[in-house]
Amino acid sequence: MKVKNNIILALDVMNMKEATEICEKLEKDLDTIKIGYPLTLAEGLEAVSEIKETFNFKVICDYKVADIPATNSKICNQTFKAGADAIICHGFVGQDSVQACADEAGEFNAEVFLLTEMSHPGAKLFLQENADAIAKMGVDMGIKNYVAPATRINRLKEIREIVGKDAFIISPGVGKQGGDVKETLTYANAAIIGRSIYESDDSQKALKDFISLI
Ligand code: FNU
Repeated sequence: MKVKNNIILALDVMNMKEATEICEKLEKDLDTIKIGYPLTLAEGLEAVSEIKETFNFKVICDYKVADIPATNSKICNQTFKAGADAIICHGFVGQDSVQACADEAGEFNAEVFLLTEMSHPGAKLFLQENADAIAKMGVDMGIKNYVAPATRINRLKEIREIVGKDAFIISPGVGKQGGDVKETLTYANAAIIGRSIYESDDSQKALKDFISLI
């Protein structure tokens, strides 16, 4: 995946009106948007289709898919049918569940991002100790895209070492969660940024400020 200015907007606003306004403001400097449960639960999966139809964005659906393979396939099928270019799935559920997502992505010429370690403090409790193994599993499976935390640069670096230089890593946690954009992009291909941009009084300036730091 190619990401303009190496920044992905996390579009976690709660209605289409706001989502559309922000996209209009930022479409010059962005080409990739991440849509998660907040907007999808508020507005339905049509939010994905609408954004795809209205803007020239790639859309990554952050549904952190984490179910049995049969259910994962159905979740991915619906998501890709709505027009998503990629989906984020959890790795802790194991190889068969991740493979189901990868297989469905293959049917749609879409992509899967494998979530290794999350960015919030609670990820240290259970996820961190298995994150390297999750990343290794992804490598063994031939997964090319990963999610790793901007809030713990040492862990981002370690995960990059495991997945290799040709893997594509997107990294949440920049801004509001404390991560630094420039440092993050030393190891990640793109930073995911949400609140620091869409909650700003001037979202265009907030985005441009991040771009100027890169
Ligand atoms: P912002 N997100 C995250 N940490 O923050 N998908 C993860 O480990 C992860 C994520 C998402 O803090 C989060 O749900 F796997 O406002 C939100 O959509 O900049 C975005 O990344 C971060 O948003």
